[in-house]
Amino acid sequence: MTETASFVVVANRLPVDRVTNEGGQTDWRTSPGGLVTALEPVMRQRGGAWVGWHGAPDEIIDGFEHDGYSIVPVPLSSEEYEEYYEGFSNATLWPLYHDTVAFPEFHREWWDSYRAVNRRFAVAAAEAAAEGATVWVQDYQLQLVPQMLRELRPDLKIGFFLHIPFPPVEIFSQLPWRREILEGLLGADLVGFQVPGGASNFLRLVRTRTNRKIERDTVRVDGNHTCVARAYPISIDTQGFADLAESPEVIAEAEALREELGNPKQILLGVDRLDYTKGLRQRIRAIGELFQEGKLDPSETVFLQVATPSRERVEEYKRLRDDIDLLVGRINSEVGGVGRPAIVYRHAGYPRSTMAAMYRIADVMVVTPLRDGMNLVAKEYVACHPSTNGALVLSEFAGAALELKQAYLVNPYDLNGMKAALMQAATDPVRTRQRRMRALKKQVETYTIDRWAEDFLGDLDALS
Ligand code: GDG
Repeated sequence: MTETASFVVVANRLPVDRVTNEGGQTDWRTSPGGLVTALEPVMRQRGGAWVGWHGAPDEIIDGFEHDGYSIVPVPLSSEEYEEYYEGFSNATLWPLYHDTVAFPEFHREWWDSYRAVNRRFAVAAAEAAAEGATVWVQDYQLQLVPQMLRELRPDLKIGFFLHIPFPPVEIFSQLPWRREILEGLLGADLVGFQVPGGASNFLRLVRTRTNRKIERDTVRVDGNHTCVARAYPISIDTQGFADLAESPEVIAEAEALREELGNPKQILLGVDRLDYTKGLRQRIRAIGELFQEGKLDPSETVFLQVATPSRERVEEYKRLRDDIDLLVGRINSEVGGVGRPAIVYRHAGYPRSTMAAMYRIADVMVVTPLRDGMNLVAKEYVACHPSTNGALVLSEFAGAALELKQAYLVNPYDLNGMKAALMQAATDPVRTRQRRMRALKKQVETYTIDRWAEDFLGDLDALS
């Protein structure tokens, strides 16, 4: 690459997917997703580059221009994919940062691979960045990049955003490489978290494990470098979702879907990546009991649960998939609807338009993670549901609960409490549901993903 960029995003994945066009040639298409939508305008405006893996192991490809900015592919070998990505990122850090809801595994060779891959990303970013550029590193797969990059390029302004929770000191301290990760993050000028609790956990960790001076949200890292820790709750392209949900195609698809479900009086919906942090076992048990006890009538109510396939080669995810299959099968064999099961379970991914169609017809949206950085599904539902007559049941352990206070908040570990909240959401008078939904809509309309990016980058620019 010859030209350098004044704004560089570094993320595990590139914002493009490879597609084969009609002539049989390879092409790249922007992957759907809020982060890309929010950052693309900034990339075009400032002259940007996006550094990331293109998704196929053992393949080296050249950088290219896409939609007005540069794509900088970083290669990964199959072994690195297993050790850095499936291993250290998703079987060590992911469970550790989510309150150890599954046991984190610690393997020294996974760590070596994580460090080597982080270095490769840092070198690629250092090469892509112009003098004095702003570099924004994303998420838990790349926590060593800020420090590595600062060593290579002290002239850069470096931001880091963590999309998942940052755990309390006691949990983080299990990590054999806690010091290295901490120093890695401290390489940034600004570290962003989803909620204030993440920032304060981080600052407490710095206080406990290093003897650096901290003033309010600012750590004096060394002579001339400080690192600020703050919360920037991520959001969605609210208008984009609302427009999609109002399009004639989505409205038609929503009606077809309702028909397919047997025109039930009431639809409960869950949409999650199939992940043990999302609380699926507890949620399905709670709703199953409501059907078994006759509080929900399977001839009137259907619970549609979509679980998008995710990290399928990681052991814990295989187990979860089997557990959910069994649980749903058992409940459906005990309580039957008219010509269809009480729980319609789909282990599949869908286009965004189908997601919007589902959100449209859901009377009660059930989002009950055991721990979640933010949870965008909750916000997408609020943006897409057409009338103000829906209801959102939301775990208090999702970052989104701090903003979506008018949701029916639940503790997903408390099955009886969750059952009571579900029934309340399903049976509250229309006026109550409307009042709550209006407040929720106002929140997601005010604080969008554009605001999130502006707030973060505005603060980063303002730091000396
Ligand atoms: C991490 C943090 C944080 C899901 N299935 C399909 C599909 N999706 C889309 C949803 C939503 C996204 O994926 C899931 O986002 P969440 O926020 O719910 O959860 P994570 O994937 O765990 O994301 C989380 C987030 O990062 C952002 O910072 O909020 O806490 O864990 O946008 O719509 N999209 C399509 N088909 C599917 O089948 N098209």
